Amino acid sequence: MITLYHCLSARSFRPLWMLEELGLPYELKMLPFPPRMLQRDYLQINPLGTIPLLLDGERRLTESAACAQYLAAKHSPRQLNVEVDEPDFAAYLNYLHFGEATLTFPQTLVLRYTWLEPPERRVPQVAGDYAKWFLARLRTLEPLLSKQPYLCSRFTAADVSVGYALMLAQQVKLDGEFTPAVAAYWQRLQQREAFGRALQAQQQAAEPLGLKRLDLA
Ligand SMILES: N[C@@H](CCC(=O)N[C@@H](CS)C(=O)NCC(=O)O)C(=O)O
Repeated sequence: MITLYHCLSARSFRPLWMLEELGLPYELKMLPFPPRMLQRDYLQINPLGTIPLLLDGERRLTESAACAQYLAAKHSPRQLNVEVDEPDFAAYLNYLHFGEATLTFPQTLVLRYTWLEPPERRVPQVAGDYAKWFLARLRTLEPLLSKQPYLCSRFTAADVSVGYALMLAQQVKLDGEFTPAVAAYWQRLQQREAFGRALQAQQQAAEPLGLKRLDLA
């Protein structure tokens, strides 16, 4: 049985969404955010203190895009995964990693320096610069998504990776600046049944523990 350690709407949503797309059985372990501070014993199983942590028998992954890639390759060849001999293989890998390295990382600076730090440590200039940085890079998807519904010729783990970056953008209130085809793509992704099931699964697991999403007012 796969075990996923997760915090509400954090990057570990990528493997959670993938597990729902795949219809695999899994155990969801919800943690308070940040676990490094609020659940110290978590450091014993993941010294990084970060989520996700995905355990599959002896196998262990702590990178959300790698979790998505692993699950797709292992459980969904030629469907959620793109194989080496398919024309979209390079695009698939590129967008899978673009979702985390290029689209998610800059937003974590926006989140941190607008909301997570105590008021005296907040830095509007950093938050503003990285919001612009993110939006400029996101705009590069507009021509592709004006022509096709997904990043590759079908829905894949790359859409889950980029989709999570769009979910985070909504949380940090940058979605109002999405270009038209990107906005339509984000709507399309949210309509997927597995996306809805993943949202429901995290909510159901969080409620009994009294865990709530960060309030970014
Ligand atoms: N590149 C990693 C980043 C993992 C990461 O930094 N996760 C955040 C949550 S979105 C975290 O655990 N932050 C808490 C901390 O750094 O203590 C991934 O894609 O999974």
